[in-house]
Amino acid sequence: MATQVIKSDCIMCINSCGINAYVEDGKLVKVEGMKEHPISLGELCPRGAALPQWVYSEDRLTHPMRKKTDGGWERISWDTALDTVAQKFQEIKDKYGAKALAVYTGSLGTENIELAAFAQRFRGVYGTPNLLSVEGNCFRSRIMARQMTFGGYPIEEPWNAKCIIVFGQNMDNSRITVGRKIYKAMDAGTLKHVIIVDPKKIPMAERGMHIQIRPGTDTALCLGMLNVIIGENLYDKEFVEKNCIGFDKLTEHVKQYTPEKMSEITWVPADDIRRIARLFATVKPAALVPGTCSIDQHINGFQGNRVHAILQAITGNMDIPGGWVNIPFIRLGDMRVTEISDPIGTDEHPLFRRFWGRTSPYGQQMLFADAVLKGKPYPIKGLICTGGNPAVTLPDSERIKEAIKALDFVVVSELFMTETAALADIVLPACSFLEKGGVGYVYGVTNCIPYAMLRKKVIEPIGECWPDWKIWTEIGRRMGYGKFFPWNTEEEIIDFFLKPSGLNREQLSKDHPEGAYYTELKYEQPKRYNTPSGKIELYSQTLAENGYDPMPRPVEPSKSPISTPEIYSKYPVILTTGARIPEYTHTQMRGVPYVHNTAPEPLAEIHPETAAKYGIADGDMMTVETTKGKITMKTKTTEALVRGVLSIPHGWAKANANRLTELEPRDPVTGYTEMKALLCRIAKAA
Ligand SMILES: Nc1nc2c(c(=O)[nH]1)N[C@H]1C(S)=C(S)[C@@H](COP(=O)(O)OP(=O)(O)OC[C@H]3O[C@@H](n4cnc5c(=O)[nH]c(N)nc54)[C@H](O)[C@@H]3O)O[C@H]1N2
Ligand SMILES: Nc1nc2c(c(=O)[nH]1)N[C@H]1C(S)=C(S)[C@@H](COP(=O)(O)OP(=O)(O)OC[C@H]3O[C@@H](n4cnc5c(=O)[nH]c(N)nc54)[C@H](O)[C@@H]3O)O[C@H]1N2
Ligand code: SF4
Ligand SMILES: [Mo]
Repeated sequence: MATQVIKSDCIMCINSCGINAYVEDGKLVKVEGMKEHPISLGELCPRGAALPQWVYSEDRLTHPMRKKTDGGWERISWDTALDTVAQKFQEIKDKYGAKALAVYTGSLGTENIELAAFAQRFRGVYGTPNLLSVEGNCFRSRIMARQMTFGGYPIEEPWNAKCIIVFGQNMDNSRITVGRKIYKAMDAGTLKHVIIVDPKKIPMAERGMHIQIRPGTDTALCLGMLNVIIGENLYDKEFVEKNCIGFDKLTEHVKQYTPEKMSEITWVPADDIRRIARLFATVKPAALVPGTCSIDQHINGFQGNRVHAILQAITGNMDIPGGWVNIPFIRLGDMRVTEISDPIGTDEHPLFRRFWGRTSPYGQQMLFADAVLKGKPYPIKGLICTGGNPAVTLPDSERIKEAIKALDFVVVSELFMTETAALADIVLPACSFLEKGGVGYVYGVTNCIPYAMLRKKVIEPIGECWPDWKIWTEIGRRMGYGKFFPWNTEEEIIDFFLKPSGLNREQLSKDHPEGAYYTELKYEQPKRYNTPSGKIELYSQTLAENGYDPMPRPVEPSKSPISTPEIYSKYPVILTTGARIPEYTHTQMRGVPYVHNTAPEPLAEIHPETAAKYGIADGDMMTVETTKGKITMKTKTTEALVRGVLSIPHGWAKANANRLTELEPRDPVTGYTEMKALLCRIAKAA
């Protein structure tokens, strides 16, 4: 039997590890890490190894389906499915206007650029501004905060640093690629100081200094560091004078945030705040490494990202190896179509939509339920959801489900009958990334590696599954938008994307199956920063003019021991959600034996003494209740977690963390909601 080894990449999560896919008689039999892949260096997590079981899961959707009036499903042809979708979308447009259709792309809408690009093209041609995506609670906050400070998006390069501070990221579980490079640099002795700011003593903290923080107080910690660094004259004077504006105002502003005061807020001893501040300011190069969403999902998350940018700037750790680096982005073919109006969320969070004339394509998904259920600011009547499972992953999942149920028409393109797909009128079976080709580059660019590769098709589509591009194209053509969807093959699409980049398909396929660098990193200081002042804006006039804090302040979570002592007396445990585990990506892979065997159920982590206070022991089922809702999970006691805090995973439909979270309050700048620092009460389940 001939075995073929196909070099591709895995996009089961944002790490995009290089893989060697072993195919026998057209069937994927094994996946290995690709050693020569410059990002993942041969690393592969359990989900990567589980891909064959996942892709051939018995419960894969294999043909289009329509919901019957009795709630059951009937099999229909692609023609019937697409004709129905096109007709319903046209009805919505005729009756309510194009903006009444929401286009939702989930986590796959970031890793899978074809999916994201085609969704953008369709919504542009159809004319709805309401493109909603995980950008409304995941990565965009940091991008905005860095843009607002530097005029661009410089990215950390921790493996070349001598000192790093990791805020809320357990790389062994969520970012193995960067984790591996950091461990290598520690082994080589080049990376000398690793500081982990986390309520939990995660594995990387065993090899460095652990700062055990109260969830939701990272901004206060950083302000304490600024107080020390500026107060003790440890900042990079030359860099600040040459490149920054607002330093005088910053100096005055941070005087109030003494380590002693910040210690009361953060639970971090004042001397530790001093120590890490001095280390960070005096060991160069140094980089702050924020978690991918743990700093963001707070009502002060945007300012949490701003204070990182300020610390990075005043210590002069910009555009040097091991600092934060402005990397040239690849230029790819652009499928966007000119936009006509603003999406939902623009009134509430105008900067999330645009600043300095730069517009983001996304609406704020946290306003979706209000639009549907209250018609605010106008009614949304239809939804097409692709590559996401918002009925589980969005906050206040019950209200999200209620909103999806209230829509006139819902279509979901999926691999599985997820909780969201179950609410649809039409379900379209989509190919997994293994069944289609594409361009892989997002992970490089988000990790300071100017690199791209071909994502090679590994196997033929399962059943009647279609790649996302074909689904969008065929809906578009049926609606009379054919000229906007001229592509007929995957090759044509890949060529379209690669054309402006300087790379081409032939070259990537034959010469560089492991991928290729599209440029060199030059570590050049910009002559002029792309901000209104041309400088790094420590004080942001833009924020001030829009009614926001021009410089970060410590803002308590909406419910906390300090902001709401009366609620704290009834809900006396601090709750953080969504720490990643290696077995799953969000709601995905739950039915796959290879990973299910090691993680059969969700585990609520808590210090044994805190558990004992409420009569709970390791292995007990516990109820977790917030002012919003209640779920039950198995207890896992661990001394690694700070006392008084409970950490639960997300993505489990039956014990869904998002029954406990809420759509309000939101970060005033970005509209992100609170997922990392809530209050709850716990009890042993009967
Ligand atoms: N295995 C796996 N990997 C993934 C994903 C997945 O679902 N599974 N999802 C991907 C995606 S989309 C994302 S956004 C990223 C998420 O990645 P990150 O946001 O980097 O999250 P984690 O690596 O899970 O680390 C979260 C850590 O933050 C700590 N923490 C909790 N609250 C706070 C806080 O308020 N302050 C601080 N300092 N620490 C806190 C937790 O104890 C935990 O150790 O992971 C990506 N990688
Ligand atoms: N409480 C709490 N909630 C959270 C978080 C948290 O930390 N705490 N984290 C948030 C974050 S950071 C994120 S990014 C979101 C993620 O939220 P989602 O993106 O909604 O989560 P996933 O489960 O990854 O959903 C992806 C879906 O796409 C399907 N799919 C896979 N491949 C394809 C494909 O090629 N085409 C199509 N059409 N479908 C495909 C999968 O089967 C899966 O159902 O969750 C958020 N929710
Ligand atoms: S970390 Fe795992 S799931 Fe994520 S890309 Fe790598 S192998 Fe795939
Ligand atoms: Mo995310």
